[in-house]
Amino acid sequence: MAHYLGLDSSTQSLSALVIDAEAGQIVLDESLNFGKDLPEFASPHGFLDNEDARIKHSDPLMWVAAVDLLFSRIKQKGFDLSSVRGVSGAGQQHGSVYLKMPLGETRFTPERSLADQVRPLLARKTAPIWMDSSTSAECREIAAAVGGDARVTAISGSRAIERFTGPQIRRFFKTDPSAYAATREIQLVSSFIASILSGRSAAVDFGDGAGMNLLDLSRCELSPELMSATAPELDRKLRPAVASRTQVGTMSSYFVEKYGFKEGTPVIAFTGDNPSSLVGMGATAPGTAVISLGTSDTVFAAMSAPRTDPRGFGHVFGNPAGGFMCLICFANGSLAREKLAEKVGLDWPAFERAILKDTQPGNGGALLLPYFVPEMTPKILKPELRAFGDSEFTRFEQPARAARAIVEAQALAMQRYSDFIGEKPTKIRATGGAAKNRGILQVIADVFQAEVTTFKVGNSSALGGALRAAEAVGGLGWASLSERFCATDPGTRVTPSVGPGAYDELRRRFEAEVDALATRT
Ligand code: XUL
Repeated sequence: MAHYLGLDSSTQSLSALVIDAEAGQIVLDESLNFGKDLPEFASPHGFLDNEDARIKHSDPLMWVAAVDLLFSRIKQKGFDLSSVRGVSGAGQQHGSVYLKMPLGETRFTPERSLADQVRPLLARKTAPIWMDSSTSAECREIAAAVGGDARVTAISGSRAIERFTGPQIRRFFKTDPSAYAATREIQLVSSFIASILSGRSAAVDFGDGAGMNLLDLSRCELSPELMSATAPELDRKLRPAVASRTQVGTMSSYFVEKYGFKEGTPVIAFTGDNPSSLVGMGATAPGTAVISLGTSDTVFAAMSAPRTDPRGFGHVFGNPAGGFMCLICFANGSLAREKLAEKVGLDWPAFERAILKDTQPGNGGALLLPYFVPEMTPKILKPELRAFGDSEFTRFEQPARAARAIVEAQALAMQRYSDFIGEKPTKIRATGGAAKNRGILQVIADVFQAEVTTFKVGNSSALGGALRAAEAVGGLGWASLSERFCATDPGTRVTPSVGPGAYDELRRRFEAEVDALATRT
């Protein structure tokens, strides 16, 4: 059996997916939710409460405990993990873990939980995650040190960005210099999980590594210029990045003895959840755009040549299948949709009906700025939910119009801020929890004037991990893997229901209002 395991450690959950690469089948699909399944970490949405809305950290031990819990459930279900020939996976991007001692210097014993054994290795109790926006000063300092944002962008593919790892590392160095000095190794969420699995310090790949503001994309090496602008001795705390298909270790004796993995099972470098989804969505070649509707909404696509965003919101990352990809991320994705639905009292089926049946494209001119949490695209540090239109709408007395309005605003933002890619997508593949909602897909099709399809496999990031393991370990080619696992579901095909000009007026107003809000905050 050609079984390959993909893991996805995302903001709110950990998922495992095993494929039988030869049969073209998914043989295991298991997930746990941090908030529900690990309540002792007090993180209902995957991160810790903080009175400063800009600060978003998670407990890295929650991610570690989740690995133990998920594998024990898989074992309990009777799935034989010794059939797995290779493992890879992904993590939420940009988050960083600070270790006093690189993994590998202690051997984990199956007698005790992993979290208990990792606890003494942490140089910092919490890990800043991608939702953190507290590092504006550090971004300015890094940019100034190298001669401006254009220089940071030219080297790393993105200007200095609050949630990116470099500015986060700088803030840690400034606020807790002694803990920074005691840090011997800094890992991304992705490489941290790969390190936990292999029991040794695993390297970051080019896909996730590009989200640090520290990688020189032209050479795929850490940039000495950006490292010294960020914090002292950083070159000693970061391992060199590697190509995504590099083997970084084998499953450690902890997983062999406790969960039955075969000794020597290769672990392939983990990557970011978005680069992994690019693979899982079969979109590693240019021409197809992917919209991922998760905790964050992201738009991404493979690129034939790296092209940076003149507005400064888009990013260039390594494409795990080779070459580059672009990405634009919006913090107000599913959490914002959920908060709005709660505010106006709609459940998920009613939210879908509201868009498909009860309202019309353009929403009679009603407009919403959907900012519940600080936004990075565009930069809105003081979130505000603002409604424009007739008084019933602005008082949130029309739940159906409110539902359509948030989705229209999100789609208009996605379209506007992804225009630097240069090619208008005619085909979009949608993934993530909210891609099940046909109302949302219809609005995306209408705003982008493109055909939208989804996949049968919900978790494209975990699937991407399994496919990457199959490619790197099993030598199976991308084309045959994509053909077997990444076919779109024809039943989900949604085409535009309005003509090209239908959103012109709303787009103009949205752009004016969002620019005014972004300038003010
Ligand atoms: C991408 C980003 C988010 C996280 C979410 O730049 O910050 O999409 O990867 O998991």
